[in-house]
Amino acid sequence: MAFNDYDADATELLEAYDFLMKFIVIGEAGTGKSCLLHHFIHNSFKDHSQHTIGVEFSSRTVNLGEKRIKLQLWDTAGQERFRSVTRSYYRGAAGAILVYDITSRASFANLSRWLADAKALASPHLVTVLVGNKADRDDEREVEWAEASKWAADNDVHFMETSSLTGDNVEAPFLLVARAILLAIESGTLDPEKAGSGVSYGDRALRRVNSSSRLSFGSLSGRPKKGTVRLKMKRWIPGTKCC
Ligand SMILES: Nc1nc2c(ncn2[C@@H]2O[C@H](COP(=O)(O)OP(=O)(O)OP(=O)(O)O)[C@@H](O)[C@H]2O)c(=O)[nH]1
Ligand SMILES: [Mg+2]
Repeated sequence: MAFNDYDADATELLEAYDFLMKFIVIGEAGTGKSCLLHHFIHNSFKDHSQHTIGVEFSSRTVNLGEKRIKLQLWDTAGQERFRSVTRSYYRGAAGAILVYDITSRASFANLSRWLADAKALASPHLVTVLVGNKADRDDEREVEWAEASKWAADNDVHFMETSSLTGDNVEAPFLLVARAILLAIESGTLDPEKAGSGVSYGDRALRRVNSSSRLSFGSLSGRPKKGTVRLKMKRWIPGTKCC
């Protein structure tokens, strides 16, 4: 086997994942969405961040228990003039990171509108986390933790505060949403094979199905064997059109 073949195999293993999940990052302009994403992906603060024009795409693969999850991340512009463009990227999202700035009451005041748009356009099983960013500027705080926490509870979304500057909690919102989606798959509430679910199986899951027809998601919840999901494979007869 040539050296390059080993290299290709290693890359393939690194790239392999069980699920691909579509996430959107939304909220008012200047709340720190791009900086939050940048820290999550590059583990550093993004200096001199400019307003996002339309939408920017990035991705990161994370491990949750035994599962490798590839997160497809869509960073949307908060400026009103891009609203119609950015909304078109909400379609079929499985997760939403809804960001406000703890030092800006105005960015908190519009949350209902952002959430309503996401709920209307994304997956029916959308999992949302409300993120109060810029927690490092506590002395300039305009939105109390308790008030935001109540808003989140009233609107049935998760909540946490972060700082893209210090890196505090920057991974947590993404992992929390991915974990909730994985648990929804495990419990059978969310079917990755359904169009618009915002989730699809990766190579790794399919490969596992090829060696055994049962795919277990039990490890994440710590309940061995429970929640085993059967993957539906379409039958293909040679000589006919596939799928
Ligand atoms: N102190 C502090 N400043 C931050 C933090 N996150 C972002 N900023 C600053 O806030 C400003 C806006 O950050 P962006 O990430 O570009 O904001 P955005 O939400 O992506 O804005 P749009 O792309 O216009 O929607 C920049 O000047 C950042 O340096 C943070 O956690 N703490
Ligand atoms: Mg931005």
